[in-house]
Amino acid sequence: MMLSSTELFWSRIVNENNPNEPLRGALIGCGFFARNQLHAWQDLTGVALVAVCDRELERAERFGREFGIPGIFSDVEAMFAQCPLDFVDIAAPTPAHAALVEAAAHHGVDIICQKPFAGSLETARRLINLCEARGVSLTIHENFRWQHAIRDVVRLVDKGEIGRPFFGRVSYRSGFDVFANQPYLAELPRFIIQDLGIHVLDIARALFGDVAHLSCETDRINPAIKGEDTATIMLRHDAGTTCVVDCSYATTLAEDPFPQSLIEIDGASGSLRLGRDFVLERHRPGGGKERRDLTPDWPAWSEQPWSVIQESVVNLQRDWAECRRAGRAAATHGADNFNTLSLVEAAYRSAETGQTVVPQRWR
Ligand code: NAD
Ligand code: 89Y
Repeated sequence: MMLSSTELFWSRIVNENNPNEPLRGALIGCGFFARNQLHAWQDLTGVALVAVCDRELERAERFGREFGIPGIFSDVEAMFAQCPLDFVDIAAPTPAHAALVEAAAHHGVDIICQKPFAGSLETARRLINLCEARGVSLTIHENFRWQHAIRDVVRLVDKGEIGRPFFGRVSYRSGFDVFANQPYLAELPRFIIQDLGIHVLDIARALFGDVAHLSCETDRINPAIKGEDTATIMLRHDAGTTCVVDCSYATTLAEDPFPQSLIEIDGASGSLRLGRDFVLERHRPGGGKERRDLTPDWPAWSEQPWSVIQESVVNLQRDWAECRRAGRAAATHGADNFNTLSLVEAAYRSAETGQTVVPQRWR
């Protein structure tokens, strides 16, 4: 059987490892969100988190103690020198990505890196190419499409259960105080599209594929922050679907659905509505309607209201480990995520110029 160059690339990576040995990983960046990633690794079999690294040593020490991890570092080069690793899981913020990805690629170690990746399309492109040239895999921790209910909706659309989807809406509206846990978000000149809209745009891609063009309007309602906190983006997908992605952290709701994404899809032979609390309605031609509760079993360590995100972290990391063992690229590999990142860039450009924008594509 002839293997394509991508298949050869992945099979080479997997064959270098004994499939019976656990994959040895290190977490870099021991802050607010990294805790979820560590819990998730410890839920999975076949993966051993052997080191943690934070440029603030006491943060690494705290995680090391709490999660029983032997290797504790404040310097990645010292970690690479002392710890044989199969992969690093980068949970440090965007400005740290380039140097950390370069270091891991240089040491021939596979990489998972948090969103928003790299800080610009140019840097993202350079890092994706570097990883490919070095023969290491790069996956972006884009977890929202891994939420249980969203995966069910994607599956129904992919199976053609409602015919050709001609309209979609992926909506995320909340007034939850995200600045309490993530104070840096208030300082960003670009806020909601880059921090949160990126996930919602990725859900739109998972549902309807890549985007031919888009337009976007933004606003800032909260005077205490620097960036935009509402965005409405209209996408025309290559396959013909029109989709509205709308996000807000300025919405007052008596029952705030944070951090749920709600979905409406109209297809040529039926409609889907993913409402609050993971209730999916399927409307059939002729008037029939089915309702299903898609609430999953939450991880034992998860805490409301974050459980839906925390569960998706386990799903993403499980998929990554399975793909790594099978020699396949994970769903949100670097080149795939480039096309999500480019929607973020295109949305800001459209909001600034008032023009419809054609997003860049990977290659
Ligand atoms: P945080 O500030 O709480 O933690 C970041 C940690 O990284 C800090 O401890 C910091 O000291 C460390 N760090 C920074 N540069 C480093 C370097 N060069 N080497 C080692 N350590 C370094 O931030 P956070 O809220 O945990 O966010 C981290 C990332 O996670 C961000 O990119 C954010 O967008 C992302 N995030 C993702 C989700 C999601 O659902 N996928 C949710 C929240 C945050
Ligand atoms: O940083 C954000 C993310 O990725 O998911 C939700 C969040 O924590 C706040 O918007």
